[in-house]
Amino acid sequence: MVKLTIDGIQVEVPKGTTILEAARTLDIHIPTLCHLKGVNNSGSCRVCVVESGPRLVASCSIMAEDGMDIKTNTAKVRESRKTVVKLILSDHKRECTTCIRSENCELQSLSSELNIRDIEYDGERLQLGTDSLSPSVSRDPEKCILCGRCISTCSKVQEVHAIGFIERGFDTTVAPAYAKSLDDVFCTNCGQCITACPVGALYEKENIKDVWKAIYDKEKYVVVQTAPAIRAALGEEFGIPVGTSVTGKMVAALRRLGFDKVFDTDFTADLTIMEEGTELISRLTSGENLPLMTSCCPGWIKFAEHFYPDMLDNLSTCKSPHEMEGALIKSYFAEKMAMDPKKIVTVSIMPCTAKKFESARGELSNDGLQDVDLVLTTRELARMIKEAGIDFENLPVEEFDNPFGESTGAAVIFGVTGGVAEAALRTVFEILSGKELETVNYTAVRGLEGVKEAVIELPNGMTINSIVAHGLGNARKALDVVRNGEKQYHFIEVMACPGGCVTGGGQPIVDSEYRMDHDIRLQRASAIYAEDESKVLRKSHKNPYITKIYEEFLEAPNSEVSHKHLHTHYVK
Ligand code: HC1
Ligand code: SF4
Ligand code: SF4
Repeated sequence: MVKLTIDGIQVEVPKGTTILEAARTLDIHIPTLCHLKGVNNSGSCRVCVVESGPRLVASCSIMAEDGMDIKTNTAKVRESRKTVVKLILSDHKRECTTCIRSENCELQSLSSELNIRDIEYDGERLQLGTDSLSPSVSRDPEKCILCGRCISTCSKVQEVHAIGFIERGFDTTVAPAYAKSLDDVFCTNCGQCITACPVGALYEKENIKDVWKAIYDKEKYVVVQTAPAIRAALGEEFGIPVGTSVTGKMVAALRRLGFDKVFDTDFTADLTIMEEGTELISRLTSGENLPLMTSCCPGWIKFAEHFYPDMLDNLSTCKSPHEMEGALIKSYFAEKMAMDPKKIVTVSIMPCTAKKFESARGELSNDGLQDVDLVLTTRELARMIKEAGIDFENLPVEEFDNPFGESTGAAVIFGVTGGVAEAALRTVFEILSGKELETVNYTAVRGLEGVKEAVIELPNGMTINSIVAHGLGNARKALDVVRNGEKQYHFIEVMACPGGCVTGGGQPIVDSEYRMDHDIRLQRASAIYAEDESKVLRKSHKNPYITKIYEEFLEAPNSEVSHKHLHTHYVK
């Protein structure tokens, strides 16, 4: 332990605690900007300076030491912080009223907190165009404040290294090498850089106008579906605490926006388990293309295409659940409604920016029609709800439409790391053993450890070795073990985003100060697990609408009809 004084108060903290963290134990607030807990602690922006004896030090990166006498609120400290923020603002495209991050911008709130009213250093600004070629992530370098939070996320957490600092001095900017577009480099479209960015320099490619246009087009029948993770986070955009599930209100809001049907991606998550579970069983039997790797995360698929092309045959041939649902809406549902599928517009609300890229892929179409036409992030949906003047908090609770509205607890946990593996194991165990599973919760694949292993012993003596990785840096670790033949696995789940889709790149952006004391991955996951526990049915093969769709249309898992609509193949 070390003992120090902060603003005249004695405090004792464990060795290795930063001055910033020590101050927080005393409820002393020190502003930060480049700091992002667990990701970026370079101390480069110098907003968090405090006085330590005669020196000003960056409290986010300097460790507390015995005998330190820290002052966080002197004239010198305040002036220094103000100067730093004014210099940043002097080279910042200040269009706060129209900025996508207005009211959720750490620079805007910092400037207000520090009572900045004039910027005496106003002068030349770096003039750089926006990069909006990527189908998922757009960049506006004129709003970038060079904090490096996105770079650390992309290089240290995701280990993709798609972006970095380029040029020198006044010309320094954050971009892919040689100032290429994000669309021209190995970016996986995961959008984790967006949720790390404190300002409006990185944001999703917006598709809101396209969705409004479809809704108002009388010739179109617009069907929406929502991913498992949306319900666990959408409320945050309306001031509802992190970790609150808002499923029924979300459905009500979508109806009021004018969608013709409101379906749940959870239904096809159950269907994915039937298809992928059957695929796993047949690979276990034949011994071919093992381990089976999940294929529902488009960020992960693109990562595998770039960095592990030799392992693409290990991917499940299942389309991701929302793509399956899109395909079924334009076939099974269109047939039921006696409707021309060309008139149907399928919209997916996803916690994910990579889903925008995915929906345009040629591999995810049927008879010349894309399975999913438009993808909106959770944030874009919230903007539409606000734009429409809907009072979200006071909405009634409504139910999804059928035939794609019923789901089991196994489907909802897809939204969190380990969920796909857990859902698959619940079903595969029962099918292979012919026995009722007593303990439904597979805790070995839950939680935030980067790479999780679970060995499932079946009553017939068979064993399934599974591994779960979340965050692409962890995926690299898991895949290298497999590639080098160090260990044999049967099943691998990978989700590109740390924590899984609950903390996807399209989810509400939570500021760095809140994230110092709360792990939003765990908070949102708890909403997902609570929803699973609350369901009567918690195993995908028990969903009666799944049985029905096989009887009426798909015949059997992995049948020819299933393959036509629900499966695809990614090639090198
Ligand atoms: Fe996901 Fe999935 S769980 S990929 O993480 O398999 O986006 O939520 O919709 O499709 O179901 C995302 C979430 C989502 C798909 C499902
Ligand atoms: Fe890196 Fe993901 Fe951002 Fe692409 S979207 S630059 S891979 S963090
Ligand atoms: Fe998208 Fe989920 Fe994959 Fe993240 S983990 S890229 S949110 S599908």
